[in-house]
Amino acid sequence: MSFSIVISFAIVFFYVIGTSLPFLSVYGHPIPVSYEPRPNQIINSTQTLPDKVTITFTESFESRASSLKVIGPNNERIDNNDLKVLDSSKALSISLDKSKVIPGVYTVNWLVLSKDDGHITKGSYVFSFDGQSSQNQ
Ligand SMILES: [Cu+2]
Repeated sequence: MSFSIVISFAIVFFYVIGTSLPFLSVYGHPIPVSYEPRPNQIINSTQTLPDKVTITFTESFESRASSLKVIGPNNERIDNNDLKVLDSSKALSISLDKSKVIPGVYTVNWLVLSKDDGHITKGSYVFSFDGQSSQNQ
């Protein structure tokens, strides 16, 4: 390869690395490591729906700017809006209003603010409840 081709490759390489860095810079951002209930979990009628949803993150986050919401099959919020920050600000937990629980798909939306750079990390996942509501048990 001629010198100019090597230089061209180097320029393209650094350009690609440079432009993808903002997307790769997840270092320092709290990322979920465990979920309860788990993503895509199907809770059947022989199991009980957990009293709460808990997400644990790789590192601590800014607790005043974090949020967790659980939306039920009727697009209604079915958590008790009692967000708790646990485990030295590394976990979020919210209790569920079991009187609102019906069979169907539940969506969990979470949002946390990085302590390092103030960037927001957010995401959502679903689980489903296949059994009877607690009122009927
Ligand atoms: Cu960041």
